[in-house]
Amino acid sequence: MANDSRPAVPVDHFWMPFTANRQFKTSPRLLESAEGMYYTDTDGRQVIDGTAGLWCCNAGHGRREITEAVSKQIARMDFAPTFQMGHPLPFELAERLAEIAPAGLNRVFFTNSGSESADTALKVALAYQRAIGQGSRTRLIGRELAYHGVGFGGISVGGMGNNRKAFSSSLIPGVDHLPHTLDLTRNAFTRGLPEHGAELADELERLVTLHGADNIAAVIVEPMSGSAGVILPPQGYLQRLREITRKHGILLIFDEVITGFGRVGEAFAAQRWGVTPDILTCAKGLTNGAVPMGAVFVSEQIHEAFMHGPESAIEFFHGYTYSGHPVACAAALATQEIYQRENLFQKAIELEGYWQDALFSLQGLPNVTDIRTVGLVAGIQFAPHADGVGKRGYEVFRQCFEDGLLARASGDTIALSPALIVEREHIDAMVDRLANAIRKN
Ligand code: PXG
Repeated sequence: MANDSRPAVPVDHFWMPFTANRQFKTSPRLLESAEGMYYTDTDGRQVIDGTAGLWCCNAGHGRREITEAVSKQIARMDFAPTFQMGHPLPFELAERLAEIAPAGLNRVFFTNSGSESADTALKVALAYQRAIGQGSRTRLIGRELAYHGVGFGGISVGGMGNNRKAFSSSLIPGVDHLPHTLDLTRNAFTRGLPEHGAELADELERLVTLHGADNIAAVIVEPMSGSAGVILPPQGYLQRLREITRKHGILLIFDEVITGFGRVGEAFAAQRWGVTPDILTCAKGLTNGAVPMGAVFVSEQIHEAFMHGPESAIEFFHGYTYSGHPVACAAALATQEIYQRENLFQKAIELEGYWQDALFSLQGLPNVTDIRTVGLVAGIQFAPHADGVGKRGYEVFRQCFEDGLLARASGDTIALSPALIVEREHIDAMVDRLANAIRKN
């Protein structure tokens, strides 16, 4: 809402990501501080954070332990190279992460974002196949509606049309897409994982028949798609993908940038749903969003395949200036300490039923066509407005913010993903505000 008392913020020069810049700048929504479950905006209004920032502040905002760890580290050593040099923190962090990772995924490559994690994972997969003498395995398989960030690898295997359109002639070659698993006809208003759709994984067999398994390097999926509007894996679907990939020597990559660090319960979705990939990517919750950082976990066997040839040879020609950045590592170590001490990876399981009941109270409100929840995630889908797809989703989001709730709109789906420190009264307040916004739109 426009407010004349707001201090003037110069809005012209920041080209905002994934934002309708002109629309936003006519009436900016600006956050100024954050604590626990709340943001305070530049008008001094408290806003419940229904989205853990952008799915990243899983331990809530303003965690003193993280602030202190980061301040101490930046004062002690602001930066140190990790190319042909090292410092203790990324080694410590990798060991700590290996303890919570799905079984066997105990080698860790550090990046600075989910996009870099996705591209790194794809490169590991291709280089691995070469290293084991399977150099013809160059094809990659993604999925419709998938989001794997914005690098060329990520948008190539990704399946969101708007993210690909302008770059269609520059996408990496040799990529196919499995069908997405969103099926309102059969699964609308299912509580928990959808009953129908495991057979969609069999499309992978069709691609194997088409191309030959010996031409396919890897399949990448989000165990649960976040960005496209919370699309859940049908019961048995991930297991089926695992069976087919294993049978054909195809690597399975889980992109857990959103599902990692407790979002659906357990540390990773792989553990919650009992399916272990060969490679797993993460970011966001790794540092509670406080400092940019991502990571790629690989199995010891994949790592081992690279450790051949002369010992003086670099095994993998890949890395970032900031891989294992000391300040990011300090933030991540402090974050992991909080997750463990407060048992936060169990919170999404403990609260799952309450969360689901609260969200399903929205069933029957005008234009609500589906409700999907799992762990501490929800997607509430609306029938599109006559003026176009996405308008109703945006208007509900806008109204929520006006009423003191930060939600996230993806097309005509509102996504909620509160910090794992959320309590029942926050859930009630969120659902009240959302219900109100839905009634007005
Ligand atoms: N993979 C997945 C599964 C993601 O969700 C990325 C990769 C890319 O991460 P970076 O750190 O490069 O942004 C993501 C990011 C939303 C939303 O509202 C989701 C993301 C980012 C911003 C908004 O759904 N996911």
